[in-house]
Amino acid sequence: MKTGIIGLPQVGKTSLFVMLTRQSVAQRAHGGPREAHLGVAKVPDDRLDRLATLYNPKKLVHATVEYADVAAVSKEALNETAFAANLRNVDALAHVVRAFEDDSIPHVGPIDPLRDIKNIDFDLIFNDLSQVEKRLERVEKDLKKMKSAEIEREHELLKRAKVHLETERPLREMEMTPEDKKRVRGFMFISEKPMLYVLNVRESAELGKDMEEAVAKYGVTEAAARPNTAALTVCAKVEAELAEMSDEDAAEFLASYGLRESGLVRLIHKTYELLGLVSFFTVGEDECRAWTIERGTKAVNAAGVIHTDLEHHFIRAETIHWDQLLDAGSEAEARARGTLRLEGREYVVKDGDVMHIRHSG
Ligand SMILES: Nc1nc2c(ncn2[C@@H]2O[C@H](COP(=O)(O)OP(=O)(O)O)[C@@H](O)[C@H]2O)c(=O)[nH]1
Ligand SMILES: [Mg+2]
Repeated sequence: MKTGIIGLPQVGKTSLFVMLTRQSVAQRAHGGPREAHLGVAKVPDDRLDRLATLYNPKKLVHATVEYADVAAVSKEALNETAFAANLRNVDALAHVVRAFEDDSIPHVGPIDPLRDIKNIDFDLIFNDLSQVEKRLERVEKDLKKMKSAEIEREHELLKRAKVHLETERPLREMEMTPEDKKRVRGFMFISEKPMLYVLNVRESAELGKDMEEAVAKYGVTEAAARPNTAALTVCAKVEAELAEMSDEDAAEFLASYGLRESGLVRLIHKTYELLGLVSFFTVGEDECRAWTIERGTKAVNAAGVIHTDLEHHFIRAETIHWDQLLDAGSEAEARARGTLRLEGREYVVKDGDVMHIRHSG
């Protein structure tokens, strides 16, 4: 899963990227100004850490997500093929919006998150609109040469997308059937990507409270409630300090601001929610590991995420919810209690399930 970090200049995109991926700025000092920097972030998961205490495994493997620190968004930049390609290649967008006051760091006019959100969304919408128009021309030419049901369906869909975009609404808000989604997948429309607005607020003594109130305070509540859209508040300054601390110190530091979780944890969780992703675990003395799947995935397909052979030779999945296993203290005890059970191919894997795949191969 890959998230593109976008936004205006000097809003905290790179600060956020560094905090998520713990990459030092020196590591990323190469590449041209429009080149996206890629980094991998470990998905923090307290459930996996607790399961690991039962097994003391040689390896503990968290799920990972990729982030791309894309150069600042502008109409000019979007016209560059390489820049647009960086945005097309991601699964979701995190738009970092400046909500912190600091006269020493320039910004386009006064601090106004909703204005910045609308402007960037507008640029993305406009970019998709020109793609749709180009494609429509081509499809209309094709239709003159030859009638085909599939081309006609694409034509209908593109016309609908055009009308939608012309009313300044992003494609992520347009209703599409799974077939429609497949039809437009190849275009990789930017405004179709799930969007997370990340308000970057200033440091304050009551940061916990200020963060809770920020989305409403800046009038972003309505925008964030739209389909495939969400909002989150972080303080990049505080996160940068957290990144340097031990886990214990970080917990204490967070508590002193009235916070429970770091922005990093909240951002990753919110992105999972937005994309409809959940985790399941495999456990053992060799390795305890988290795997990422889409909500609603069947046991047999979840097995395929681990290894295609497991999908092909799937028999059953020994399954237990992580907290029941922790509660029992061992698999033997869980089996005795009947909480460790056998599930078949069609079983829909739940967030937090622990599975052993039984296979014939
Ligand atoms: N006061 C304040 N400054 C910040 C905050 N977040 C980022 N900055 C500063 O804003 C400037 C631009 O940040 P950067 O992450 O490079 O922004 P980018 O251009 O969007 O990548 C840097 O000097 C940061 O230290 C914040 O929450 N508060
Ligand atoms: Mg930057």
